[in-house]
Amino acid sequence: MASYKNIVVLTGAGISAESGVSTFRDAGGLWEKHRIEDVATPEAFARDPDGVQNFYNMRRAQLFSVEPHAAHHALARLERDLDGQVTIVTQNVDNLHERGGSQNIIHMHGELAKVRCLSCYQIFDWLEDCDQQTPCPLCSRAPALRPHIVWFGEMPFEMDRIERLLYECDLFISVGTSGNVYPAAGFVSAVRSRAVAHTIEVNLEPSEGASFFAEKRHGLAGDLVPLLVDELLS
Ligand code: BV8
Repeated sequence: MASYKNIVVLTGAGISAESGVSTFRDAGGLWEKHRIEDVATPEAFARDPDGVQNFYNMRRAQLFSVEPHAAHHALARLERDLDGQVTIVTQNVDNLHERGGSQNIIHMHGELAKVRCLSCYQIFDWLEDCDQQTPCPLCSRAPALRPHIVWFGEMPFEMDRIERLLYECDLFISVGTSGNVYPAAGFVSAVRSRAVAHTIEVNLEPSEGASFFAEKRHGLAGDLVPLLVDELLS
């Protein structure tokens, strides 16, 4: 395997599946039990704020019962030991990459472990429940706090920085995403438009965007990611 100097790793719910975090579109996934329109849009929050807060309180509470697994730890090892730059761009809102030891992380869809105030715009680290009666720690207003999550129809975070990384990387790896949600699903096309970068899909099964990847490795992230990292570091 060539030696790469600037690696971007896009991750999705599939990298957290072996930790016990529900994915979205697999059998038994979150979108089987909840409609996106009811829990993951600004309109849903305006219509039923308590229902949306409860959906995120349930998922935030789950953070205490899941642990990072071999794939998270392998990506942290890659970042630590590669003679070059490794950036994780994650669609996931859990904190498993951080707890697995990665540091250079962009949460493009936000974070369960953060809330933000709609009144004073302050963002807070937050691990307990949050509801419409919870006052903002800074401006004391309530209702004011919302999950610091990018809902459908909202602009993902740090898109300028991500676009620059996609333009500069020499290796783009996608792990555990079905390639259904944009703009993340379009990242591989942006990289492929530059012939110099290599692209690898690591996923349980071919994603919607599999045909855009130069190389595909299908199986469990917990098995495949550590092997890929060993190759990249050898
Ligand atoms: C935007 C936070 C524009 C929430 C998420 C109509 C109206 C409005 C917008 C749109 C529209 N049509 C299209 C759009 C764009 C829309 C979109 O893409 N919709 C889709 C459904 C068609 N996108 C947006 O709205 C985005 N914003 O476009 O803004 C804009 C422009 C200007 C100004 C303002 C706005 C915002 C999208 C972000 C939405 N928020 N998350 C939350 O988490 O509660 S997206 C949500 O889906 C999660 O973040 C998740 O990560 C993401 C993608 O899902 P995946 O991660 O891929 O998970 P999935 O279950 O699908 O797949 C898992 C995969 O893992 C599977 O392939 C499986 O095989 C594999 N797997 C399973 N186990 C393993 C495994 N692989 C390896 N090992 C295993 N063990």
